[in-house]
Amino acid sequence: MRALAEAPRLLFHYTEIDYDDVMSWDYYDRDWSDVKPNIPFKQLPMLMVDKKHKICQSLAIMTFIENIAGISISDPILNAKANAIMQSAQELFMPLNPTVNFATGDKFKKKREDMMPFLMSRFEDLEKALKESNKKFFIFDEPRACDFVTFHHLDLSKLLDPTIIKKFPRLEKFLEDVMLINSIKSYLDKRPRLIDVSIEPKLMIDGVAHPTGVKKT
Ligand SMILES: N[C@@H](CCC(=O)N[C@@H](CS)C(=O)NCC(=O)O)C(=O)O
Repeated sequence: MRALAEAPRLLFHYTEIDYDDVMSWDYYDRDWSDVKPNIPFKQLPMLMVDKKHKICQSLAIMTFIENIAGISISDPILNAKANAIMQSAQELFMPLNPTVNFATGDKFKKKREDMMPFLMSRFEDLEKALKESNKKFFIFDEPRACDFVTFHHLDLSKLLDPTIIKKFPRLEKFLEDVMLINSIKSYLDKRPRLIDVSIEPKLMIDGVAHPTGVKKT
């Protein structure tokens, strides 16, 4: 699925930190259902550091990457504001991410309709925060973890309904600015495409279409 591992991938590319992106069934050579009970919080993404430290929770992974890259926000007020942005964007995860990755037909349409008021309200809040920052990104003129988390969810919303983001020109400009960063552009050009959303969602990995889900295909 294209979901909560996406922001860590973006931040790794932005900070130019090498990482291996491995499906759980390849890393452990077992089905996800067998692996899940032994994962610290039973969900992915998980970052394995030095083959021994298992870091779960995508926002904890984001903070860790910022720390090792030396770009954490030292001012306590700005840091708190960045965290508020990051958590507010992350709350878009449910039901936006599962719907785009898995829902089909009438269920997709109903879920899209049901989540619209929340999406509009949260996009409005994010747009306001961005305008008030008077910067290119939410905190600085260079992106931080909160920007990549927000980018992922806003970008995914285009696959739910491409017209939503058009109602928020400042957020649209923000997406463009993130996409213009060289390291991000080259990652986005190469990442698996999510296709046939709402019909039979699949990820195109190395030219092969894989149905989304938790089974190795
Ligand atoms: N709060 C967690 C949520 C993690 C989560 O929902 N992971 C989903 C995929 S994005 C998952 O592991 N689903 C499979 C399962 O629960 O078995 C985070 O931010 O990492």
